[in-house]
Amino acid sequence: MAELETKKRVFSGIQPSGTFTLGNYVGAVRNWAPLQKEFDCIYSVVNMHAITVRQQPAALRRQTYEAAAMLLAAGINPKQSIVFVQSHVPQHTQLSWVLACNTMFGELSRMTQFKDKSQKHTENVNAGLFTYPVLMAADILLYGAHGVPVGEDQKQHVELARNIAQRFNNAYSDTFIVPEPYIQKIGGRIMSLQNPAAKMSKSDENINGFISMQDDADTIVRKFKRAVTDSEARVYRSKEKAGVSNLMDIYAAMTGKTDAEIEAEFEGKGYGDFKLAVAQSVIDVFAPLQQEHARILADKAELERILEDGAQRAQHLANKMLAKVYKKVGFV
Ligand code: ATP
Ligand code: LTN
Repeated sequence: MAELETKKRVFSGIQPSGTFTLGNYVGAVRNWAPLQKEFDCIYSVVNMHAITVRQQPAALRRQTYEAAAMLLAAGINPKQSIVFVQSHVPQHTQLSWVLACNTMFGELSRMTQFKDKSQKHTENVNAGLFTYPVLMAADILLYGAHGVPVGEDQKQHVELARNIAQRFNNAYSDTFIVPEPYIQKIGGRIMSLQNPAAKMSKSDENINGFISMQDDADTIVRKFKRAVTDSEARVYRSKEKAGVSNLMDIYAAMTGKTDAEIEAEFEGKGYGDFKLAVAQSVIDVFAPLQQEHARILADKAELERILEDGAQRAQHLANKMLAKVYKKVGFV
């Protein structure tokens, strides 16, 4: 126990807004288990964030369990780390209100994810979509997390959480740890296979744009075969070759190979061979994860027990921080 208390803390969250993609895996989830060695880790399935975009209730329910099971399949040990569902810990929304009163309208208006999503869902630009980053700041600050392992697209949100923490600390005395984003050098931003200018996203309408972590081998091969490249038929990294560079990122992330090694391997070969090799490297990594995922989901009672235990442990920590914050702002 003494050892646990001296470890720095890490927090991250993932939305159950669909099935995890290869982008989620490379940019975020696969980095979470290794952090357990060095840090005291807390990982959440952030279902409250997910409803900023309209979700079908039955699908949200199913995806929440699937997401939690995938985190466990990816090696997160619930005995060591805390794994929980965001809506099970009401302190997140309670802190979120206090933080909202310390966040500026102008700051939230500059968030690129808000701009993107409000353009994508013009019929539902709701207040939750706008204040989403405040709830995310609450997730992180509630647990005194030092590190936040995320993909490149979340950097701006973690920076906002830093600003909110500093503003609160200046106004009410030292309370929050100012968190830092942990972003992968390779794979921090995996692009859509159909449009290498856009991020691979689990809510893309074009299912050929993303590889889902539940896609079978045939589907993975088919999607990579269709991936947008260019007409040069030579494998090397370049700004002008966004599609090929993205496939190289994926291959590098799956195999650990360097750019030079990848270029040498496909010297004189066409994109057909390259795409098949990339597909195979993903299949090799996903197959055992899919098996483990199925095994965990088959025992729903055990999964629910793990999530309940996680929620209790999270609530214990969250309560302490919330009490401190309420006291500082002058709530009787
Ligand atoms: P949605 O499509 O519903 O907005 P998303 O696929 O962007 O979802 P999130 O749940 O918002 O996924 O993100 C979970 C984690 O995965 C975050 O840390 C995010 O930065 C990371 N991530 C998401 N997409 C990518 C990507 N294409 N490349 C690298 N990391 C990614
Ligand atoms: N906004 C994140 C999900 C998220 C998160 C968090 C990530 C919600 N709360 C706290 C890290 C820390 C996203 O991936 N869109």
